[in-house]
Amino acid sequence: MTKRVAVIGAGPSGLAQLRAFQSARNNGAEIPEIVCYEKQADWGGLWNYSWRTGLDEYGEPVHGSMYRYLWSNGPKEGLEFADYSFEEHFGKQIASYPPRAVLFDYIKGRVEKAGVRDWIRFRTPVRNVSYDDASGKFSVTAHDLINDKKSTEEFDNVVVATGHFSTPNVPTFDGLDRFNGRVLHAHDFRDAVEFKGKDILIIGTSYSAEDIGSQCWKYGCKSVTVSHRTAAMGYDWPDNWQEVPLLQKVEGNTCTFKDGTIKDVDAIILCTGYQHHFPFMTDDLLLKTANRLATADLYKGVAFVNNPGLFYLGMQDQWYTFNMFDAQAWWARDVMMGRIELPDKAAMIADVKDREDREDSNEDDYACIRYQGDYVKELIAETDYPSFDVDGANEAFFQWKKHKKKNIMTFRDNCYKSVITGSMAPVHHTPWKDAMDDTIESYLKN
Ligand code: FAD
Ligand code: NA7
Repeated sequence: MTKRVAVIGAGPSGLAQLRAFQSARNNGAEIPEIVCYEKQADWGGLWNYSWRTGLDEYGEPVHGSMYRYLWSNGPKEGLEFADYSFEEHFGKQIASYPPRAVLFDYIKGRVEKAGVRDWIRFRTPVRNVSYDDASGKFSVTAHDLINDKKSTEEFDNVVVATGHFSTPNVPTFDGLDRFNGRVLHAHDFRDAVEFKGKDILIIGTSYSAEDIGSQCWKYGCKSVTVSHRTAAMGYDWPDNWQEVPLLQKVEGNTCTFKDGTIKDVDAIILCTGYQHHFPFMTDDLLLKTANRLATADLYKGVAFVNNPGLFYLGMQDQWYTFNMFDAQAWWARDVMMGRIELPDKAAMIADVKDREDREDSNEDDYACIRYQGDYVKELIAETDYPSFDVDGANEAFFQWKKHKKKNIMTFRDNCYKSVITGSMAPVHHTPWKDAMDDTIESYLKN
């Protein structure tokens, strides 16, 4: 009997898993039967943009957290697939901070070439995953939304690749229930033009806060106020920005912050992060972790210590993205195909603890980038994923951080060298702050 593997989610992580198996098959190996379940109508995960917010046409929570005009928040040289370069996809080298549509096209290109689309059951969210000790099999119940039919199948392995930047973390503040403007979470933000001419308040200081604030600034909002719980971002912001401590109360449109600052605003955008949320997993299979580099309960950041037949991909906080998902997917594939043996449970738990301790000793973001780069190196050394210059990719991230510090509104105008092909990215034809057209056609005009 052929082994059966369920992959849940066809975003960058799930697609990495499909490509990993297809690549083994291409090299002559016999591979398991793969069934990939995807809730949306198309692949690409968050990169598959949807205008919808709230519930979709089937009453399912909308997965998408991406918004119009989003450009990569880090250099593409840090995420390039080692087995499919940007030059291979676009036929030329392209600038370093591609808009969403360009990256979506790139992600699709590799799996179209691999020919794995018919492994995916689209519009089929997984509702339940359980494990039976006696048979050693997983039962996966999924809902075919188009035909409104639920069915259950058995698998030897399950790979959860459903992402963790989709279910918002939504705190509340005194007086929000009586605020006279719009309140939304970053997950529901779609178009900065909505805030043209408005005074906006952003809560949070991470990527969403920085980028949604910058988008609103670029598309003409009147002012940006950013409220922090722990520390200000501290960039050299434009004149109509201010950073203030945590919001204390809202009265009408007037917001009061911890240091006594007062500001009237038209909209409040909660950029307060996301939850790891897997409502379809039974308690014994459920991953519970913070958004950090060393996830809880995952040996090598991938294999669930409480059930070695179960894998979670892409559950880390991310400096590295697409190429890290690849490293994980190739490694998980080799465990499932018996090429890599897992140690006993005690050794797996010790591995998790060691990763946590090492993460906790990182002194700054540079050390965190090196830490995640080392993790990518560690996994690819154990598989046949094409090795690449991870130190060179670290260097692109270091430069990116320096460019942000120098000027937060021009960092995307810089370019870096590909660690896959060695060629330098061209300077983009228009500075980011003046480039209002984010279509592929416009971006590729260089
Ligand atoms: P996702 O992309 O979230 O894909 C998960 C897939 O699982 C989705 O297709 C979803 O529909 C499916 N799914 C979910 N639940 C079920 C279910 N029950 N059954 C079946 N299918 C299900 N990364 C970068 O490298 N550069 C960036 O510039 C960048 N910008 C970002 C901007 C925003 C606003 C956000 C939120 C994230 C950004 N990221 C960025 C990080 C992003 O997480 C990764 O790039 C990548 O999308 C993660 O891939 P994934 O496959 O793990 O998860
Ligand atoms: P992150 O990176 O998880 O950041 C969450 C932010 O929200 C962070 O600044 C937190 O502040 C802040 N936060 C969380 N809870 C609260 C409360 N209760 N009050 C105030 N502030 C709070 O999420 P992002 O959405 O920015 O980024 C996620 C991904 O999207 C990222 O990988 C990008 O690629 C795009 P803290 O520092 O903990 O005080």
